[in-house]
Amino acid sequence: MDIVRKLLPVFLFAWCCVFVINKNGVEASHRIIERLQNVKALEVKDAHRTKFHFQPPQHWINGPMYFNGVYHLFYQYNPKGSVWGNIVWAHSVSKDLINWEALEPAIYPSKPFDMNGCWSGSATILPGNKPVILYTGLDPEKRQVQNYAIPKDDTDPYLREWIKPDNNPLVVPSPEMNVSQFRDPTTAWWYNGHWRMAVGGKRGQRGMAYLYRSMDFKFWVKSKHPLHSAENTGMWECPDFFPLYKNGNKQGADTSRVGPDVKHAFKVSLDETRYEYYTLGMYKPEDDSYKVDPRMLDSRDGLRYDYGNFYASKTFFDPVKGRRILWGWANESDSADEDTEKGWAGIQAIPRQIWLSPDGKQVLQWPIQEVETLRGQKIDITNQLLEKGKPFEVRSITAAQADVEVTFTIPSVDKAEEYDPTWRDAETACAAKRSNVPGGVGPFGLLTLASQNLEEFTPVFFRIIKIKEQKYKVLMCSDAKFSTLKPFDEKQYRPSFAGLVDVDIAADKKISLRTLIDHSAVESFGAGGRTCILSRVYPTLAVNDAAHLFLFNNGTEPITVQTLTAWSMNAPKAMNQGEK
Ligand SMILES: *[C@@H]1O[C@H](CO)[C@@H](O)[C@H](O)[C@H]1NC(C)=O
Ligand SMILES: *[C@@H]1O[C@H](CO)[C@@H](O)[C@H](O)[C@H]1NC(C)=O
Ligand SMILES: *[C@H]1O[C@@H](CO)[C@H](O)[C@@H](O)[C@@H]1NC(C)=O
Repeated sequence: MDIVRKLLPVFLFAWCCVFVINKNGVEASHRIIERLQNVKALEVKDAHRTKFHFQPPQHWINGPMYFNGVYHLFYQYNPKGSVWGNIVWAHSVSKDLINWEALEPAIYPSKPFDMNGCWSGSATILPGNKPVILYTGLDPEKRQVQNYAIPKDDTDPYLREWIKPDNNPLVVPSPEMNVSQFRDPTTAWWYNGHWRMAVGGKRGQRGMAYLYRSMDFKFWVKSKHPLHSAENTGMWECPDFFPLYKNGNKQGADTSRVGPDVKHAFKVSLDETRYEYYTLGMYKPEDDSYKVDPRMLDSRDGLRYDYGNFYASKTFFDPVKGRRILWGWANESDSADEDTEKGWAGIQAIPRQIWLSPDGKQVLQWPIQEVETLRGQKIDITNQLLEKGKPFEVRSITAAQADVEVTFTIPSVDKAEEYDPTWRDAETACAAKRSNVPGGVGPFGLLTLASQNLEEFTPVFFRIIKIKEQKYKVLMCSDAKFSTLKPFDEKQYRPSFAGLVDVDIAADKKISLRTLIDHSAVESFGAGGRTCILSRVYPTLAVNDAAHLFLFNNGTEPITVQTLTAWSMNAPKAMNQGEK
């Protein structure tokens, strides 16, 4: 029944985060850096700060919600330093997902059931248009427990104050669970008299999404079977589970939607790899089974939303525009000391509309249309031939702050290089074949954040690889290696991010690329959002007005830029409204 939809005339939203403390206080990359976690920024350095990606004025952010005509972004925030620690739920609101206003933190440690931490969670709208937040708290024994919070006054359009009723926690870890591996409740969904939520966890090395049911949202019973699990994947953080309409329908579906017209997606953030993976499959609400589609790889071999810096994402259904929006967090690629020095760390990726590809094999993602309101000065280029080794400059826009859409045509794939069996995956292939390794068909693409004489650049490019007779793969790479002249030492993180693009290039003979460039963020969408890569880079020369944008081709096959449109991007009027 559509009761839930009727009762949800609002935007849900959600968000997530990440961190883990164990007894010695540290796990994986959620390192607690004691010496830095309370170091207030003396000043906030502007160099490399993004201008149209959401970013609080200083300090650490990770993870993002939405409600009643107002989009709410809740994010994990350290009010005292630029590394992870002292986490509260900071709160910003917006009417357009572009201009944000900061409010007081919504949730912070104040009760026994969250005295040691208020970690990630999600929002759900209950019948009667009542928003409720589910979040993970750390109790006096540092057990991870699932709590809820409700607005003090739900007629306040901004939902400024949240209260945590005394019947918390709602859910505590069961005896067989590890109490420090039980977190990040999902947005709840409703079917046949029961709410369901999933919570991330781990049993042995098996990653788990525990499933809970409740009739009244207060008493929750753990189901015998998890919603989903997979061997050898470690801790599952920030699970997200939602329906997508079939047949390429871009409309978003309410989280409780079930039926023959939808497929479900299940996403998890793997703490061990610090990447996100999703599967698509069939959800049967009658027995709460989720069956992954045949031939779809699970977890660490599986599909990713983004092949770069992108983690702790959540989706939410925006009923006003009838779409599902995916929002992820991008960490910095520099060091904790550099973050403390610059006074800030972490940005939100551009919110992305997400839908199922017509062939049902993957999701497609595209920057929400509101981003286009920031487009300013524009340049068009058509039918520009790109010959090997002759970069072509795209002038007259602000190259450090831009939106670029380009379509390349490929006359023939005959000269494509052969596949090398020593490549383990797309990333090793791109590390072996960087933009400076000449090829057959490609590498071709954009040189973003480039210095005038190309001492520095971050290339985003394609390379066509021949797998066997008549069979080709398209590699998409975003390589940070040449992004900065800062001396390279092994500790630095300058990855050659990469993914495959699932297109029939021999038949299509063209491929598109959109890249949003924002000082230290290069966020790219290959082939209409089939493959996405967000990368963080810190040039020394190619900053502000000294940044340039080029097109390039280092393959023998000439490539034509069929069309390119690039815009200078304006900063939102109200920006950096994070923190209050
Ligand atoms: C529980 O998980 C923590 C954090 O991953 C780990 O350090 C600890 O050894 C685990 N405890 C048990 C009893 O397995
Ligand atoms: C193209 O290849 C040449 C020769 O290896 C190299 O000098 C140049 O830097 C390459 N261009 C890019 C963008 O990597
Ligand atoms: C972002 O930072 C880099 C460099 O420190 C790490 O290697 C990544 O694991 C980290 N990513 C996440 C999601 O935390």
